[in-house]
Amino acid sequence: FLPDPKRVAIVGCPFSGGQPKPGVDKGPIHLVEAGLPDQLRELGWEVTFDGHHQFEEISTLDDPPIGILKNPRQVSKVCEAVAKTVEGHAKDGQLPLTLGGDHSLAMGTISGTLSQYPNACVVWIDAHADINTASTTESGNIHGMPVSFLLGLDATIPEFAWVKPKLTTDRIVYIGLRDVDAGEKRILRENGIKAFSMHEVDKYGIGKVVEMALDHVNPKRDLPIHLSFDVDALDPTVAPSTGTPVRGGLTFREGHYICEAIYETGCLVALDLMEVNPSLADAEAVKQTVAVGCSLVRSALGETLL
Ligand code: 5AB
Ligand code: MN
Ligand code: MN
Ligand code: MN
Repeated sequence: FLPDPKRVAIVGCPFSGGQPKPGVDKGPIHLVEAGLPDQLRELGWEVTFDGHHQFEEISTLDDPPIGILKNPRQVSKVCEAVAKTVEGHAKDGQLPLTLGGDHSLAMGTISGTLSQYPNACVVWIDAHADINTASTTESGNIHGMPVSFLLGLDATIPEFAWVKPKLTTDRIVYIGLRDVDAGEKRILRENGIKAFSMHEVDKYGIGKVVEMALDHVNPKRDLPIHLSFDVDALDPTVAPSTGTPVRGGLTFREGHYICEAIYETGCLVALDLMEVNPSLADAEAVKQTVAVGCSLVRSALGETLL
């Protein structure tokens, strides 16, 4: 499925409305300014980057909460636009690389991927399951909910009617979880959704975990893969500049191994790197997080150690 010649389209999404901390909208700008486009050219990719996505602003006055969901119309509109952009690049035979921005954006990116590749599977790397529904969310932050929308787990909210539940529970797998809300644990269990928490990473090692994860969603390694990587999956000592850090995360190598192993399948069709927030932590920590973000992307796009 990898485009040949290798062509990647960078979709910079300076959006933070799916969560309350300012700064995550600056993530894509920092990643691009750190030289990511040229780094990918070095790897042999033809890189398209048309500047960061410009979003139509909706005033908070016109966007009151729905239940406790915050900025619902804004999040929905932005994700709908991102879905179209990702779908367009995929149709052109490019691999869309979406730089967040908060993880609510994955509602858009994965919708876009599934429009072009209806049988794609999703590998979701995160400390969190991001599968709260309107009834289970306690924060009202939509970046903790995109998976439930993609699966259609709750009654459709009219403002989100464009999100078609095109994903199925057997075609998503998680790695890295360690901060899952009680309601989310119930959802995962009741729907039989496969998840490898840090417990399994400790028990089996990352090599075996990635193999088991792929055996679950992509047993014959013949389905397209969308990799959605939340940088908070990494341990906060590795990626400190993020809005919801949780200790006990993936090491530098474990994170990179996942990306390398997915590239090796040859099935990668879309990639998200989300939740880099350059406003959190000191300058050195920001630099470190941005550099790790760039190197995760390089690994997912074919950089090897030898
Ligand atoms: B992230 C929490 N489960 O729903 C919620 O960073 C955290 O995209 C969500 O993974 C974290 O607010 C969302 C408590
Ligand atoms: Mn997370
Ligand atoms: Mn996330
Ligand atoms: Mn987060």
